[in-house]
Amino acid sequence: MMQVKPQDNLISLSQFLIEEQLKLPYATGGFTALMSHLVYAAKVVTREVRKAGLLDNILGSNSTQNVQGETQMKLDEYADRIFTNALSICGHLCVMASEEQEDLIHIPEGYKCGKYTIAIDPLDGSSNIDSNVSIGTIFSIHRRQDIEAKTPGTKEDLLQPGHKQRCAGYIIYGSSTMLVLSTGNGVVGFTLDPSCGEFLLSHPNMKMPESGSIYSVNEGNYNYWSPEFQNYIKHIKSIEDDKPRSARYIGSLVADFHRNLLKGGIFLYPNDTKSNKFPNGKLRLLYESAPMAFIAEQAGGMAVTIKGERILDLHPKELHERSTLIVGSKKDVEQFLNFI
Ligand code: AHM
Ligand code: MG
Repeated sequence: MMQVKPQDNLISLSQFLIEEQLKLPYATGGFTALMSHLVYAAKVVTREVRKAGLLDNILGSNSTQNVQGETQMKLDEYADRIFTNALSICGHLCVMASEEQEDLIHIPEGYKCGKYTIAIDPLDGSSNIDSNVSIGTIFSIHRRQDIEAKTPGTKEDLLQPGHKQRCAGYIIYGSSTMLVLSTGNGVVGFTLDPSCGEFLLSHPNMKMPESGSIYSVNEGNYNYWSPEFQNYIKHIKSIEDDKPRSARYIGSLVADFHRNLLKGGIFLYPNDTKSNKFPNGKLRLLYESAPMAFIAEQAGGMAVTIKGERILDLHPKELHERSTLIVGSKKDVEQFLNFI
């Protein structure tokens, strides 16, 4: 008799989304359709990432800079184009924002405007592309303010607090490609099976351990930090605090976050108090901090700013606004809050 292996029973992301949609009597299928466009783009970007090093149009940087004055890598531009093109024609978005584009991205003429908005970091951790280190894509989906409107979406439709996200997720291009998402009902993770081209449900109910032994921070910035933050880092490394934690820092938010989600720990990107380069932190609220905070909370973790504000309560004022980000296991973030 033919043996059924455990992986033969895994359900695909599209099956999962349809099942979830059927549970909601008022669902129209718009969100499921939007996600299928996003998943298509994720597969195309995966294909290109896997070829990095073979084709000289993928590695390296272009001479252009993005809106934040950072050098754009070729793969940054490519991922931006693939995601925004695939999403703009899905018929369920009214406006988009991308880390790589200064202004709002409108839906092209001839395509329908829908009730959702998306903010996206198409290629996170791009400084790691050339060294074959994990990179990712982060996305945050909201409903527009007036869901009956048929007009093009506005900046206000995008500038909503993180707690109103309808879905947040990331794709990690690592030893495998995974898509992790939350629609406000826990966190689920799908692994791309390259042999059938489907994301399969490999991590059904992701929970962040209550505490962990890892801390992730760019310690090269130590001299830019406030004395309070320096003391906290000294404290978690001291032997009085049980035993010193392990430092793990990849420099790709998606990869650092994903590891801590699985193993437990705390990720910190504080503000720069000396050079004025990042007085409000480096990470972007709309498409980096807020979606990661949503996933962290849904997995039982916490996410706050250096001042202790809940990330999901922040009201963004600008598309590319930055925030500090302290995210991770609940007890570790609580310890940070008590210390600071
Ligand atoms: P980006 O590559 O999309 O510009 O993202 C910013 C990255 C994050 O992935 C990462 O956490 C952080 O910047 C690393 O910054 P640093 O090199 O200052 O430690
Ligand atoms: Mg990024």
